[in-house]
Amino acid sequence: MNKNTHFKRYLKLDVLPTPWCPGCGNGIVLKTICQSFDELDLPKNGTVVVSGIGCAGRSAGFFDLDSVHTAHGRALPVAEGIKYANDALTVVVVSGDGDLLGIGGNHLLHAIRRKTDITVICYANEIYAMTGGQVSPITPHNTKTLTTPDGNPDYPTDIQSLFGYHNCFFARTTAYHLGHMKKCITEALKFKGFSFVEVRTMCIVNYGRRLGYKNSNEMLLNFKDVYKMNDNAEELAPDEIGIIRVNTDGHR
Ligand SMILES: Cc1ncc(C[n+]2csc(CCOP(=O)(O)OP(=O)(O)O)c2C)c(N)n1
Ligand SMILES: [Mg+2]
Repeated sequence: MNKNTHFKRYLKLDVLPTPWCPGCGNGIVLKTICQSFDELDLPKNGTVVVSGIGCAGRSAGFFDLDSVHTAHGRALPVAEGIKYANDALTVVVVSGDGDLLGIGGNHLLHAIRRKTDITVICYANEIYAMTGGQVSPITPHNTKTLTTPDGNPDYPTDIQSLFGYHNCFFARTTAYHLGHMKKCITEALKFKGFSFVEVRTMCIVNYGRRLGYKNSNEMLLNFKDVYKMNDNAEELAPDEIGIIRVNTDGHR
C-alpha cells in the first residue's frame, strides 16, 4: 500500500460496501478517522471502537479493530468501562447526533464530568437518519423533518455549551473541510482527557431531499458556504468550525 492508501489497514475491506445510501457523508467521516489513526500510527491491538445504533453507528463494524456495537445511546458508558478496565487502550466512540445527544445525552453529561480519556466522533447530520428522518437534538429551528412537517418548533442544542467549565477538548468541523476534519480528529485523539469532535455531515435521502436539496453535493457545498474557520476560539459561533483550545495541563 502506498502512503495515500495506508489508512486502509484500519478497514475491513472484505465487508465493503457499506449499507449507506448513495450521497451519504458517513463514508467521508469513516475514511478520515482511519487517516487520523494512520497518521498517529495507532496500534491495531491497542485501539477499540465503540458505537451506538444508527447509520453512523454502523461505522464500528467496518474498522479492522476490536469494536463494540452497543444498544442505542449506550456507547459512552461502554467506552468508559473499556477505558477504566484497560487504560492503555485508545478508545474511540463513533456515533450519531441522535444517539449521543438524544437517547444517550445523559451519558454524555457524565462522561464530560468524569473527563474520561476517550475520543468521541459525532456524525452530526441533524437528523435520526436510520429510522426515516425524525427531528434530532441538533435539527435547526423551523426545519422540516418527518416529525416536524411544519418546521421544528424547538431550538438546537449547542453541543459545545455542554462542556461548560469542564476541561475537555471540543471541535466542530464538516465533511466538506477534509483537512480540517483530519486535524480535529488527530488532535482529539492526542488529547489526554475527554475529547469530542462534532462533524457536520449530510443525509440527502432522509433529510436533505425534504429541505429541497437536489443532491448531496449541494449539501456538501452548503457546508463550504456556511462555515468559517476559527481555530483559536474561546467559543464557536453557530457558523464557525474550529477547535476550542485547551492548555497542555487540560485547562482552558
Ligand atoms: C432504545 C432504542 N430506541 C430507538 C431505536 C430506534 N433507532 C434506531 S437508529 C435511531 C436513530 C439514530 O439517529 P442518529 O444517532 O442521529 O444516527 P444516524 O442514523 O442519523 O446516523 C433510532 C431512533 C433503537 N434502535 N433503540
Ligand atoms: Mg443523525
